Amino acid sequence: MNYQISEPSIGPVSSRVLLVDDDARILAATQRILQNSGSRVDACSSGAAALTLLRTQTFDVMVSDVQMPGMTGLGLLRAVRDHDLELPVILVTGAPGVKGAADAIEYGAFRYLIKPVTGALLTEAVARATAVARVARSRREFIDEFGSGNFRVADRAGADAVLDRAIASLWMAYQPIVHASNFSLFAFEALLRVEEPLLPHPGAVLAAAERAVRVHDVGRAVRASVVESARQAPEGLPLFVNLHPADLLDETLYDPRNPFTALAPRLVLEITERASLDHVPQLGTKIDALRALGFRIALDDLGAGYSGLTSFAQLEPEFVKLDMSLIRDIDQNPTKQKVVASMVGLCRDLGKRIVAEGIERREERDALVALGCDLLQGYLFGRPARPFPNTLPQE
Ligand code: G
Ligand code: MN
Repeated sequence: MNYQISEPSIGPVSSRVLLVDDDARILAATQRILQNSGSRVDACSSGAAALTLLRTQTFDVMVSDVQMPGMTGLGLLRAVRDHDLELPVILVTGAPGVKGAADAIEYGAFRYLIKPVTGALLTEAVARATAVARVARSRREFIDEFGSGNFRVADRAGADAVLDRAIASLWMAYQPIVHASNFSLFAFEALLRVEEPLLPHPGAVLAAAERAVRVHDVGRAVRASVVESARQAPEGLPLFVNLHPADLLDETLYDPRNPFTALAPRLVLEITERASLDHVPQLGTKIDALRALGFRIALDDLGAGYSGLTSFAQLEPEFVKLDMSLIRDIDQNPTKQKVVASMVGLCRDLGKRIVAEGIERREERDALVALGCDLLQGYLFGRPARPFPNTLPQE
């Protein structure tokens, strides 16, 4: 691998460099080269020492040997990514191999250099890494300030670390679903929440899980958290839990020894209409298996979009949840009223219960009650909250 091709020199940059090598002679020589080019260099003889320094100090770039006793350069890179997604890491190896290079790239090394490395090449790589780090830092500061949910972690170790933190901090918020007849409590919907600033809403958590091919990790954590919090839930009330279509492929969902599955008779699994179910093999068999275990099924977000009545026919859900885009300002929109009226009619004919979601105003509520919706949910009745709010706001 040669990174020198067609990259023009960017001139000297004064960097703070963390240098790691178990060979004292190479460490001293490299330190001298970088200092002569204007960098401030802290030298460590092991990965553990480097991690200790990283806890208290900020560097522009880390340069590490790969082959070291104890923690290798790759191990160090992964450990660094647990708490710093942006620090550029230059790895220097005396034993290049395809596997090492592939791992270095996968875990987000900035450069993978092969010994012997000339002073000019190393100085150039450090200068470039410093420039990149400074851009990344200012971008991060921008994001922190302006709160974008779209921050993309550039490498796999970074993405894994963010997702691990999200999963470790995961909890379920519960939102009431009430009877349209007297606004008394019928059920709760469990909603995913995490304490991870880089993934500020459930959609960001699921998108990150999809990118990392770890949807099952999130689904299992959600189900474990539901089991845990269900202990505090008022007896006998159904709990609605959202499934990602990919969760249907997770065999733990069908295992009767699984504590979540053991709660099936009081659970309603919400499957969204936003995603196509066409790529779930043997969907009908899977849904039948879930019903045999005692789960009931809700079709979520109906009216949001894509597959619409196809999902309706595929799932034959016991509950249908109308998407909030249909609910918003329904009192002022005759077209939405007609759509909801026809859904209500269809659900009545087929013996399915209909839930109107995202109700924020009394006028919306009154319109939906008049149209014949039998279950209601939305901020008007209660925001998603820590389990379990046992009183509803007075209407
Ligand atoms: O896809 P699903 O329908 O499960 O999404 C429910 C989401 O809608 C939750 O994240 C919840 O916080 C949010 N939500 C619930 N009630 C309301 C509401 O009345 N208004 C708005 N804007 N959002 C709501
Ligand atoms: Mn839902």
